[in-house]
Amino acid sequence: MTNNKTVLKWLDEVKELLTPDEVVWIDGSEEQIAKLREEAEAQGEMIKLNQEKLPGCYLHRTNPNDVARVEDRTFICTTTKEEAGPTNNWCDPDEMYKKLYDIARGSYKGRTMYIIPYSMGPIGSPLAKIGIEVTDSIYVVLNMVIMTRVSLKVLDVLGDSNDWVRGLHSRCDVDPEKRYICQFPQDNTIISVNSGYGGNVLLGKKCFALRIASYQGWKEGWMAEHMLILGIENPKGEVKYVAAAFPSACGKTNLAMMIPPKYLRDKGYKVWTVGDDIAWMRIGPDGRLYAINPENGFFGVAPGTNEKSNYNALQSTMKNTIFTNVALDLDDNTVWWEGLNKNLPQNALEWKGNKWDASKFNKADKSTYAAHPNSRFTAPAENCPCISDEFNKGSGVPISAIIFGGRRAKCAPLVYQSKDWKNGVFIGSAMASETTAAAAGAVGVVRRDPMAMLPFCGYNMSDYFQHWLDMGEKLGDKAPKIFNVNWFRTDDEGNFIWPGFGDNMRVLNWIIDRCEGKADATETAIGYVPKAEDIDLTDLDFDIETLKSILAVDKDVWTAEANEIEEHYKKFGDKLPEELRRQLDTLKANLK
Ligand code: GTP
Ligand code: SPV
Ligand code: MN
Repeated sequence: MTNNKTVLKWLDEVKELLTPDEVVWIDGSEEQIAKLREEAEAQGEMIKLNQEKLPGCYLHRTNPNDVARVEDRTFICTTTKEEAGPTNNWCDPDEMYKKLYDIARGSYKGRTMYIIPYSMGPIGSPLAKIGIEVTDSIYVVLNMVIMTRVSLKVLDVLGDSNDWVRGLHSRCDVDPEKRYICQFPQDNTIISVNSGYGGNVLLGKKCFALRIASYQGWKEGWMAEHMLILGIENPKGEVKYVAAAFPSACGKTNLAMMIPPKYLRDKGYKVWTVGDDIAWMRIGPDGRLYAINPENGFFGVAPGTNEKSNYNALQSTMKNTIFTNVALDLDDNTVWWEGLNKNLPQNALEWKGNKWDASKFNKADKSTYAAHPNSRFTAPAENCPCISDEFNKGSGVPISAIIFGGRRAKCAPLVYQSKDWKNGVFIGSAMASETTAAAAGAVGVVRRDPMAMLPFCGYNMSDYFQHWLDMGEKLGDKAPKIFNVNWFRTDDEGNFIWPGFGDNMRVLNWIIDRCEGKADATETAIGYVPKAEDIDLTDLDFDIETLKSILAVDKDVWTAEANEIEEHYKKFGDKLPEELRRQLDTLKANLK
């Protein structure tokens, strides 16, 4: 397959460690995929769905102890603890290699070792990077084929180079006590054991494209971010691109594929999806920031996805899609999840495969749900009706605005703009959001999640903040403008106030207007907030007083927030960039 000595040497080593019965190279060809699907079906790894309604679609159930990322078992193994920083679990690389090799030794016995050569980003693009993942799971192979560009061509592009990321996955016994997701950024290596769930095992995604790539970006002068990328086309046919960082299950997929309200569609506005989860960004020849989506598919949250909330995502799942941990409707052998429609299936198996009793469904009790709250679909990007023409081009799209956001029932206004890049970095560094089912642990707890990268930054977060500040210096007046949004303000009954979804376009239009110097704003202690009249409410049953209430900056609430940011910053000690401390002091002074 290849004469690359670094590849051959590593493969020999892992083969000797894992002792598979068979070794299979994955070339990504249709014939090979068809054969693997059949094998997965025969082994019970995947259930073939109704091929008339959902051609090429399958359902997979993970072990119930293995349904989300496991942040407490995720490690950054750098030479020193300081390099991993205060927000990551750290372990000495030698110690961790030994522990992981002991767990993985002999674990492919009686099994097949699949070797997956893949590219993150269009094959051959100067912004793309290459990885090789070894796995014993057909589910992983079939997901990687959707999520990345799997091809033997990747090996030609790689040639003799050692610039590729090693990924070793072994399902072992799916023992949660021995589950480890480990990154070795200085060795370009990832090892994941005892899991079979998405983000833990599709090693091109979070492990490579965020944790390892963020480290590479720091060393090489670019950025790997937990961001969607979308293009907004105006009636003149001009397209402006924005990138947005929201924590897991906080609305990236939805915003990336949104459909503008009718009155804007009628005027000629369109939204194009470039990416829904990860952005790699570099300064281009003209000095602007250019982004590519390194992925080739969407690993999206199923619950809540429907015709109305996210038509484009739903369409994307209509063929060649793998569903994980959703319910199986036995009447027509299709899938169902909470929020898909109002017809609770009467003859269905819930996500664990047991008979589901629809009469016991209680919205307040997730244990009565048919689908797991973090159930997902793995869908090819090419299925998406609004996929951008730029998606497969390796040159990237120029970014006009960067948007941070999260789930905050109170506090953060619907939208505001930072005073400048440095202030924007401060806003990103102080971001907080209520936790979701995307990671194991409590849900709904407010935590600081800087730039939505808390679980994904592959090095010291203080160095990461400094890297953001340095990128701003390099970009100068060509830097994207930085904003913050919050779709999740709630009323006293806990209902979302802002309608969200497609109506978020009204906010995006203000953001684009600000980038073009067309919209006014009110300067507040935290940044520039829109004048309520400048958020277009055409055709929306939403009164301007309510809008004013979610644009308001409450001094008491923000003083408490500033104090919490101060607490959050203590973690970083002296390593926190001086500039961010100055920004916090300025915020406090502004609030006086
Ligand atoms: P990851 O794939 O985990 O990184 O998540 P994501 O950021 O892509 O999240 P996604 O778009 O899948 O949204 C997750 C949840 O947020 C879904 O249940 C959505 O229905 C809900 N959601 C998305 N956008 C909005 C919005 O504008 N308003 C409200 N109220 N909910 C939203
Ligand atoms: C996230 O949790 O941010 C995801 C899903 O995008 S996973 O790939 O499982 O990490
Ligand atoms: Mn994500």
